[in-house]
Amino acid sequence: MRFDVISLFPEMISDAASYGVTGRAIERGLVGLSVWNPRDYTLDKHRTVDDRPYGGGPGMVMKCQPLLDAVDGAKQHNVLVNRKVICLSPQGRLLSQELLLDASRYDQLILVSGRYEGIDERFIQHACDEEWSLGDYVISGGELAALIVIDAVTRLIPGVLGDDESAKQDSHFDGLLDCPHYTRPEHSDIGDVPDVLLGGNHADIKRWRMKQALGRTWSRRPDMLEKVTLSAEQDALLKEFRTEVV
Ligand code: 4HQ
Repeated sequence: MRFDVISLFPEMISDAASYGVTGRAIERGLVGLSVWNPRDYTLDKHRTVDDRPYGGGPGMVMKCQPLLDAVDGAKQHNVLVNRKVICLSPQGRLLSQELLLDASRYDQLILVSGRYEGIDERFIQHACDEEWSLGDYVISGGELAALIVIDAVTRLIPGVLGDDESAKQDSHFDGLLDCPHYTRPEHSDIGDVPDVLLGGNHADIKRWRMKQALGRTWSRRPDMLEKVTLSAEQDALLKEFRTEVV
């Protein structure tokens, strides 16, 4: 997987991506990351990337030409054809694990991070395949959104996660929230570790974890539960959880 990010703040992307799982994936050559600054593609002596909005109003709008040329730079640097250009904006499709899993099958994702009030709509229509949104709130620039896409997609690339950090156990992987986790000490003044986890009966532990995952999803995110089909065993475990909680 190659990520190419179009951003006026390239260090924001390369610095943040250099930590932890993403940093290691880059070092190991499992993913490539380059950042393209539209300011480097400006043609005037002031290196102007924005201008006033037609029709008036507050704020500035990112100009098409530097963005178009930056995207071309990212495309020409690589001959990959199985690629997508994605603009991060609140007008986009809501990010989900499913959308990200889909994206992980591409060879190259070109992520456009805007600043200011927004981007000239003609660039979005002409150069972008999709618009994606983090959610219904406003952040100051698309960089944090692009970083979230990079992080979440990188975790899905085969070989990136070790066996014991496997993506299969994560929240959202099977459409359910994760079970609770505990580590030492067994007892403390803020509570004790559930007995079943100390017993070493792996079938019991597995069942307890599934029951907790189902119960937490039921109580905290009923919308998620509506989208999954439970097995007979899961159904029974959830019923157990519900009779214990009320
Ligand atoms: N932005 N999900 C960039 C967002 C946003 C979101 C606001 C994107 C400002 C210039 N991006 N513009 N929500 O709030 O992706």
